[in-house]
Amino acid sequence: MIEQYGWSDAATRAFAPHARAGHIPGRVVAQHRDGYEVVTDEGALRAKSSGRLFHEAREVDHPAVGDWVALSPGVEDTATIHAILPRQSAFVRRAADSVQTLQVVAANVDVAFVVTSLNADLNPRRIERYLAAAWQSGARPVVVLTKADLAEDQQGQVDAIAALAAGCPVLTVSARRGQGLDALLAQVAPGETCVLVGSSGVGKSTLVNAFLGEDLMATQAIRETDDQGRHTTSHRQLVLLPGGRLILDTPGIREVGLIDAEEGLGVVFDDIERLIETCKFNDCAHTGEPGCAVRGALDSGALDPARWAHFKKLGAELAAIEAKAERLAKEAERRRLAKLQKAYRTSKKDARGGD
Ligand SMILES: Nc1nc2c(ncn2[C@@H]2O[C@H](COP(=O)(O)OP(=O)(O)OP(=O)(O)O)[C@@H](O)[C@H]2O)c(=O)[nH]1
Ligand SMILES: [Mg+2]
Ligand SMILES: [Zn+2]
Repeated sequence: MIEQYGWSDAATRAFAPHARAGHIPGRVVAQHRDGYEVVTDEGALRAKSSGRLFHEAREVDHPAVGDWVALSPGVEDTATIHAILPRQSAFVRRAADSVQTLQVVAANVDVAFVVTSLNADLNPRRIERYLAAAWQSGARPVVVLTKADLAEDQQGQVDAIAALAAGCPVLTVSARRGQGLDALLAQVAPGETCVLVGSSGVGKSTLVNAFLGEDLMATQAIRETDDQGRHTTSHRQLVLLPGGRLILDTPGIREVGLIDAEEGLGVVFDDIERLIETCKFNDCAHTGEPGCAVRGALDSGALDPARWAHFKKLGAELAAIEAKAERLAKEAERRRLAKLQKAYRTSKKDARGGD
């Protein structure tokens, strides 16, 4: 059962100490007000956090949809969650009620679909913010442009987005016409997990229904007046698709909820960042320096080499994205100044009574 939900050999290794404690593994597939829905080899269980987990100070240290957890089954179909396995990736947002609080929207996702619709005005800045949040998650970002059947200038919009989404695929779909769905699924391998993020009303739940071939998710027409959605989806849910892929539908995220590129790294790689702080040298490059805590952890098996490689790769990618964002900001500032100077020169000419 849990193999279907993406359980791997690496997960079995990470779970070993919990197995010794007599706990069973499961994956969180939904979060409700009063607890979690967890899939295990013993079926779906309704689980609550143990007292210790419940009192974790950081919101991000609480179980989230997509997490692999260690459980002890209770009476009937209830269970207690004792621990969360280290996350391979996590899409993080700011809580709606507090900018300081970070929340995990989706854990252990391989692909982050950044969904925006072709019928609304294109907002490049917003797509950039979503992409930054997707990059920091550790998942592969893919831009999805929905409602192609309503597009007026599809190619123009695709080109504009491809320019700012350098390096990540940009796909167009129409759930209404059933176009582009296979190409979208081809981005995710069987056994992998993808998440749909984007503003309310762009058609995320409609896509899940189209993949399933049935209306499992509630959808709702957007308001005619402003093209805005109504926040129809109210909770996050991980769904198994035919073909063995997992898809996570989420409620629309407002732009203010998006975090900057490097902010989320500390959530996923908290353990590695703590490790690095204990290297003997502050500028340790972890390439064989004496007293390197990373090397030590790799040698002892405490740190998974694949996880370390992932952390390094992500750091390099984020640095490249930041450099690009900085360059774009500088160019925009230069254009703004040039425009101001031109306006100033024109106004001086006018004052002199020139042409
Ligand atoms: N014309 C057209 N309409 C679509 C398409 N996909 C979705 N819609 C419509 O867009 C509206 C919003 O779709 P939802 O799937 O509810 O949007 P959502 O992103 O899940 O919204 P939230 O749950 O609020 O975040 C619905 O009326 C859908 O029928 C499409 O490909 N073409
Ligand atoms: Mg929805
Ligand atoms: Zn080091």
